[in-house]
Amino acid sequence: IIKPDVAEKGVAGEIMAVLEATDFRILGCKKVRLTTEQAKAFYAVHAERPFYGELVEFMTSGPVYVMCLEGEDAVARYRALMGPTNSDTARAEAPDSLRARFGTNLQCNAVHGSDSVENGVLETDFFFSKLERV
Ligand code: FUP
Repeated sequence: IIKPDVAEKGVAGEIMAVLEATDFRILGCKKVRLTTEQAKAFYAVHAERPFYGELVEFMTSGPVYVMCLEGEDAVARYRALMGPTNSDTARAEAPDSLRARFGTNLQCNAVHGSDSVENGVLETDFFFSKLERV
């Protein structure tokens, strides 16, 4: 997911170019504005965390681009490409990462990525029908 902090900043194409240049295939892609219900459901795993409400508010604050990516060792490689959760940490530890380059801080960190293959299936099923993944 290209998150609301950057989705309308004109860098979505740049982020997708990085993905394609690093051997990810974009099987599905769309721009959506999540409702509160949708964002709550998507982040249900964090429901008990203190930042859940703010996270839902942030993720519904503007449009996002959701993508279904395919590639060799895709989850691990994409997590490395994203960098640490906090963009400030990312700038210190992984300056070439997407969160270092495009994000601002812990909440406004530019991109989301699934943390396991299992969650990748759940999360892409959340956004895409089979017809939309080609
Ligand atoms: P990540 O897997 O790197 O996206 O990080 P997490 O699953 O731990 O967190 C999900 C999202 O919640 C992060 F992208 C940013 C947000 N978050 C906060 O806003 N505050 C926190 O204290 C931790 C995470």
